[in-house]
Amino acid sequence: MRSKIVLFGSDLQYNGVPLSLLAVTKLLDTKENDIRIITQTEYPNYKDEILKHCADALCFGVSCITGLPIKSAIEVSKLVKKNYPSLPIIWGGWQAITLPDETLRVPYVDYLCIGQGEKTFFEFINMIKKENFEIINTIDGLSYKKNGAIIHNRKRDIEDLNVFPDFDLGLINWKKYLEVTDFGSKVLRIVTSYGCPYRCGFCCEPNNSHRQWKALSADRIVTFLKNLRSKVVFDGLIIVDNNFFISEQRVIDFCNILLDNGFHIKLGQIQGRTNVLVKYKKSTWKLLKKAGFYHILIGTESANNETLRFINKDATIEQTYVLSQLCKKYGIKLIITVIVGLPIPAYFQEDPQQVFEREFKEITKLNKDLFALDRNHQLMTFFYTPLPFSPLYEKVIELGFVPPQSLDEWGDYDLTKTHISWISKKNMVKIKTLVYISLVLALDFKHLIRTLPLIIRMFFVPILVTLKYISRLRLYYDWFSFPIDSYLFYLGLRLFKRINKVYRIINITN
Ligand code: B12
Ligand code: SF4
Repeated sequence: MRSKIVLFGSDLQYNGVPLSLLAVTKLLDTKENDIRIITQTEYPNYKDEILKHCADALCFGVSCITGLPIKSAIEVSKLVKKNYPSLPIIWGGWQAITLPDETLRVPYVDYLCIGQGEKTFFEFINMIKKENFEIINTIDGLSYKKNGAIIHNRKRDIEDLNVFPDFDLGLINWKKYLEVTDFGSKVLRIVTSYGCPYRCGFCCEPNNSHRQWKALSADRIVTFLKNLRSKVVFDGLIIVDNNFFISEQRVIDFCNILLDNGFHIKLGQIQGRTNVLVKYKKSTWKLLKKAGFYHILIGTESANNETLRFINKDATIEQTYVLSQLCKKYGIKLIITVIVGLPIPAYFQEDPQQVFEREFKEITKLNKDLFALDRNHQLMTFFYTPLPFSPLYEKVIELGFVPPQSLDEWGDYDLTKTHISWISKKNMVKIKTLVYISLVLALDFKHLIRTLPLIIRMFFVPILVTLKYISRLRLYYDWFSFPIDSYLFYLGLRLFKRINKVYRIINITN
């Protein structure tokens, strides 16, 4: 009889392909294992579905990232523990990586997978299948409890992704995960690498991958896409890699193989680094355009070189300007992200309001320059949110940041909001207005309104044009207070998503 493995993606706000869960099934033979991947996107009644399948399951696995997704991970794990007390529950993903002790301490989590999950999960499943618990301390990357104590096994070395087979495409209903974006109405997400060779102070990745980067070969990616194409029609891809562009040769090969195989798709929100992309050859830029690259997304983080040095960005603001010119030249949209409130010494040595005003001015200047250069470019602003396990975290604690104290409290730690004392509420309104302005100015509504009836389109278009015009004035005149137009916009967006089932899975970059 096949062993049933039930897996749950806990991020209820995320409607994309459950990449983390699919990845951990790569080494499991689906002839021997009955794998059930449950997400709220595919199963609106996900709790009933989980309970039904857990009745005869071998284990229950949860993928969870820090912040709000913890809430549903807790709720569902408690439910499973209550109904099936002897069923092993294992959590994996970034929450397990960044806060292992806090996560394993609770009674409804039995095991953790810390780090890359393919091999750890495979060995874990074999262990519980054979009830061979003596080998538990040999499974790298696994954590567990023994006589009330928390045990962390050795960290697993990061594996080359090319040694793993692809996951079984029949595990999910791909059509349910198609997203509507500004570059396509049938967009899927894929991932082609693990880790990152950089060392940005605010990010968790350096402590997880220890600056290693392992990537699928271009051949493997396109073979996967060809198989995927036979399963579902898609017109766009979001590649969620931290850094897709690290190897120029891999990118060249990927574009060529994609074109040779007749893929006419757009690729959007593809993340890269300024210092890498500014060195790309002219011929590669042309190839990127030809292969369908629509957006490139760059973490610029700050418009100030001193701040960039403080966070070990290993890139300069001048490089962002060069990159924005290159993107304009080759007709690719550039999205740059910045973080307001990074814990630079000035915030603690000078008047924080003055420091904020300086920082905000630098960011708005960058936004204006970008907009003047190419109206398609977009700046996205985030608040700094201290992430445990990131290199700057200890410093932020020293500076007085009080972290949540329990797993439940971490579930209220909304990473899209600010939790730092050095940015005031008034300043937050300004930042949110800037976020809105940048979004409205850059948003291409073509795909989003195309499937709407003409009469509704006639209603929406003038409103959007007016909002764009007001946003332009706001940016030009530094007018960031009383963002009534932004409230209207977000209200309209919510309504828009509600009126049409398709738009519930709308994905716009912000
Ligand atoms: C795609 C993505 C998103 C998507 C989808 C998120 C999601 N729910 O999956 C969107 C756009 C929604 C998103 C949003 C945000 N994200 Co995000 N995102 C990513 C990104 C780039 C890729 C995730 C992914 O799919 N990876 C591919 C899979 C295959 O890798 P993986 O998840 O690491 O899974 C492996 C292991 O972790 C393990 N594993 C995972 N799950 C499980 C489960 C089991 C049972 C087992 C055994 C093993 C296991 O095995 C897998 C295979 O090796 C990561 C960076 C990264 N490289 O992971 C950031 C990342 C997850 N995001 C992050 C952040 C900060 C955010 C935001 C807060 C950004 C913002 N300011 O708005 C928001 C809000 C998220 C929230 N908390 O609500 C941080 C999370 C830090 C943390 N400690 O949790 C990351 C790590 C980026 C970073 N380096 O800082 N994000
Ligand atoms: S922010 Fe991006 S480039 Fe920097 S360490 Fe994290 S993943 Fe790497």
